[in-house]
Amino acid sequence: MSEGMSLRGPKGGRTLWQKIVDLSLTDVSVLVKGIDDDSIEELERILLEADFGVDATMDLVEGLESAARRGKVKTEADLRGLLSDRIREMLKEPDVAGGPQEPEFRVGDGGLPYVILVLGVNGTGKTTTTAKLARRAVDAGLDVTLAATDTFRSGAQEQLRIWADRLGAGFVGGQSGGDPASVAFDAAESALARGADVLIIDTAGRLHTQSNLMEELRKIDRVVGRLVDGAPHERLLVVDATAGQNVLNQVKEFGEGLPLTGVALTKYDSTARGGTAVAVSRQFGVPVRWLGTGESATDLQPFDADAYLGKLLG
Ligand SMILES: Nc1nc2c(ncn2[C@@H]2O[C@H](COP(=O)(O)OP(=O)(O)OP(=O)(O)O)[C@@H](O)[C@H]2O)c(=O)[nH]1
Ligand SMILES: [Mg+2]
Repeated sequence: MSEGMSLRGPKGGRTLWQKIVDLSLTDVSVLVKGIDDDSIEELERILLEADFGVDATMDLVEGLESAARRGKVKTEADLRGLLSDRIREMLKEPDVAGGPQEPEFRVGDGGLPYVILVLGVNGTGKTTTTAKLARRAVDAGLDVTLAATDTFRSGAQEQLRIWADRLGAGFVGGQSGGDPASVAFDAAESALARGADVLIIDTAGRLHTQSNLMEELRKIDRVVGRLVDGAPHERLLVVDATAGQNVLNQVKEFGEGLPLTGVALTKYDSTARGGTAVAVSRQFGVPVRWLGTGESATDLQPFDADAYLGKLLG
């Protein structure tokens, strides 16, 4: 076993809540006096390890310290209530279109398709998430067109075409090596012509450091905006929940290239660390809209703060 793995040790299976409770923070005699420094440090470590990020972690720890000093945290229920209230507030902070209260697909706007641009680094699950979103839209009785703008990676076109066929969605792709923005243009034209309700544009994986590829993304974005008023209505960054702190870098860097309206957190089924959603909304004000929980088309859930908190704090 590697050093990194053994760090998790036999206690690796405990939930976040169990770890917090094990700190003896709920020992009344401790809490009336305030929380000792070791426990605070330990709590910080637990939250950072669970991917809450520095801002949200400091926020939670300071809130807890001050509540304990005022004698407001005397029982386990007090502690749980305090953490849960503050986390809920942080999740509500996003105040942009596509926030947590938004409907899944805002269709019916002048008969124009609702356009979602799907972006992110390589292999995060963009194409799978595109298919999952299409599946939800089709199930809701909506007419969906999918656009495969990845003309670079061999197999990328075919991967999305297969999903489109399976789901009964329209499909627009391009020639190998062709201009991704012209695929997006063709797809928007096709969606308008067929009166599609939803157009989902899948893009090639890229790093924010590849400035030519970031420009290509902005071009796709501009092109659809020229054809469909207000499009893309949603710019959904797909991030891999197992990527830890890298997720925050990706939200930051892609957000500087294009104003993001939401995040899809994929592979949520493969991580025990659940704090990323809190970190993203606390640090960037971008709402986590979706959780990907597996590889099949139905493994996508709208982000729900209650369900999320339930899982996090038991
Ligand atoms: N367990 C799990 N696997 C997922 C999830 N979403 C995607 N995957 C898997 O992640 C791998 C990559 O998914 P893709 O959708 O091809 O990723 P991508 O971002 O389109 O990749 P590129 O186009 O190459 O950048 C595939 O094996 C998917 O089945 C998820 O929510 N859970
Ligand atoms: Mg892909």
